[in-house]
Parts: sequence; structure tokens; C-alpha cells
Amino acid sequence: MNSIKKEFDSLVKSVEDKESLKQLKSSFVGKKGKITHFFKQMNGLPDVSKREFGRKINELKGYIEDEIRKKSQEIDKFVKQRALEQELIDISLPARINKFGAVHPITKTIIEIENIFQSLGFNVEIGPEIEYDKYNFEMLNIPKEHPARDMQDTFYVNDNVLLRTHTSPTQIRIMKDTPPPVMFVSPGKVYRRDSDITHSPMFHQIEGLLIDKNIRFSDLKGVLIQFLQMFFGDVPVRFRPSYFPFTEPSAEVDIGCIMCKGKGCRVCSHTGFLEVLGCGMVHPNVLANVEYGKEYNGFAFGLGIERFAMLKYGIDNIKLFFENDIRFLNQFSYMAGKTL
Ligand code: FA5
Repeated sequence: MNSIKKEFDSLVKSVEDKESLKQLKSSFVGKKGKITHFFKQMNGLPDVSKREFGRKINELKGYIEDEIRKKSQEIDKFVKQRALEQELIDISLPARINKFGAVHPITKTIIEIENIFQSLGFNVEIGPEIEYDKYNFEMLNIPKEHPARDMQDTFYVNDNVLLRTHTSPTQIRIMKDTPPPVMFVSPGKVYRRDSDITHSPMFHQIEGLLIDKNIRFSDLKGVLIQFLQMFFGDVPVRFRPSYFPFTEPSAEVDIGCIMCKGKGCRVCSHTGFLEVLGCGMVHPNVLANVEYGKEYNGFAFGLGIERFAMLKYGIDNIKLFFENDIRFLNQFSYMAGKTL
């Protein structure tokens, strides 16, 4: 029995997993195990020795079973410990930085302008880029032979269809289908044969139109001054008389130069002011073309989005908007600290 105990002690030390432990258990206390074999030998012994022998075997059996239980708990603990070590999370690792896309500066400017006008009660409408000559020119009081057509070099699709040269045809489209009052802004792409550092053959405009009863030039001034100061901050705004065939009277609007704060610089041609949009009271001929009653009048305005974006973000070449240079576009991502 002593040698069996020694054998067990040395074997149990080297066991490292549950399967080997199971085998060890069965080879000592299993049905055909060494201890079970002793019980069988007991039969041939006299009664007195039998009791003593039985007690010793039971002691040894109890000892082995205890040791096996302990070893089993040891193995469990070891397995758990190893799993914990393997699944260890290193919280000192810096977090992975999520990559956010960037909103194109033109889109961003359109959204910002739309938001301002929506906050003033304007709807947003969209017109097509391929347009009838009738809506782009004729119904806006620019007949075929009108010299004002030279102001905008046009891409024609055929005699009657063209790529719109401004967003003003949306005025006609909405008014001919909607009874007054109307109040909307309409952003979109427009096309002209024009190209230099501040002009592009495709660019974006936002049109604005408000028609109701008793609308005055002072309403136009109030809305546009409010809008310009919401967009650019507290800048001086001035109205200059101008000419558009579809408005009368017409004006161009200047803001104090963003670059030199009105002192005079190369960007503002040393005038201290920058022209930002065209506007006026809708011409009676236009209102008559869409069959609005004489009791209705209103104002319209149109602005170049690229111009607004260039001034707001200090961009000096319009081509940057359309080259898709990722280094330029990334500067408008959320991560660059700019929000919509
Ligand atoms: C018009 O297009 C008028 N439809 C605006 C208007 C609407 C006036 C309603 C009155 C009432 P104009 O041709 O000036 O106006 O163009 C408006 C703006 O578009 C300009 O101030 C300028 O900022 C921008 N723009 C004109 N041509 C280009 C171009 N090739 N590239 C980029 N921006 C341009």
C-alpha cells in the first residue's frame, strides 16, 4: 500500500489536464484500479486482519480521492487564469480614430444658406438643369433679340432647349403651377461659357422668390441684410442700383470686404466692398407671364454659391472646388472641427 501511495503521489504531480487526471483516477480507484484490486484480495484474510486491512485501504482510497479533487480544482483554477491572461484588454492602448467623411464645401454652403432661409420661413424648391429657352429667357422678360442674352453665354441643346444659365427659371416653373403667395429658395447647378479664377463653366446659384400682396423694396432689404449677417457675421451691407430684365427696380448687393475688413485690398479692388448677389422687385411682365393678378408683387434674388464659399472659407481659386483634391476636401471634414 505504501508503494502504491508513493506511486500515486509522484504521478499526480505531473498531471496537467482533466483527461490525464481522469485516467489516473480510474487506474487507482476505478473498477479495475489498483485499490479495487486490494479489496478483492481481502476475501482470503482472517476476520481480524480483514477489518484492519479494510480500514487501511479505505484510508488510502479516501486520500487518493481527496488528492484527485484538489488536483481537479487546481487544474480548473489554472485553466481560468490562463483564459483571463489571454483575454486581457490593454486599456492603455490609444483608441482607434474613426474616419469621418467630409461634406463638400459647396454642399456645406448650400445647406447653410438653405437653413438660414428656412428659419425665415422660405421653402426649398428644385428645378431642372436642362431647361426650355422659354423659361430660362423668354418668360423672364428676355425675348430672343434682347441684348441681355449676351450677358450670359449659353450652352444650347437645340433651338428651344439649353443648359440653364441661372436658377431664375425656377421662379417661372413654381409660379405657373402655384397660386400666390409663394416664398422659396432654390439651389442648383447652372452653366455658362465662362472660365477664369473666379468663374467656372458649371457653378451653383441659389434663387430666392417671395410673392404676396403689398411687398416693398424695404422687405427685400430686410430679408437680405438679415441673411447676409447670419451667414457672414456682422458685416456692412450696401445696395447699388443695377439692371436685370426680370426685376425692376434692380440692385446689386455688396458686403464689406471680408479679407481687409473694408480697408481696401487686391480682392476688393481697393473699394472695401465685394459684390455678392443680384436682386430686385419682380418685373410686372414676369408676373403677367405666369398670370398672377395685379394685386400681387414681390422680390427675387440670385447668388453664386462658389462666391459665398470662397469668401467664407478664404479660398482664392474656384477650380479648387472641382478638382477633387482630397487634401483640400478633408479640410471640410467633421474632424477638421467644422460642423454643418
Ligand atoms: C443672375 O444670374 C441673376 N439670375 C440673379 C438674379 C436673380 C437677379 C433674381 C435678380 C433677381 P448674375 O449673372 O449676376 O445674375 O449671376 C449671379 C451670381 O452668380 C454672380 O454674382 C456670381 O457670384 C455668380 N456667377 C456668375 N457667373 C459665374 C461663373 N461663371 N462662375 C461662378 N460664379 C458665377
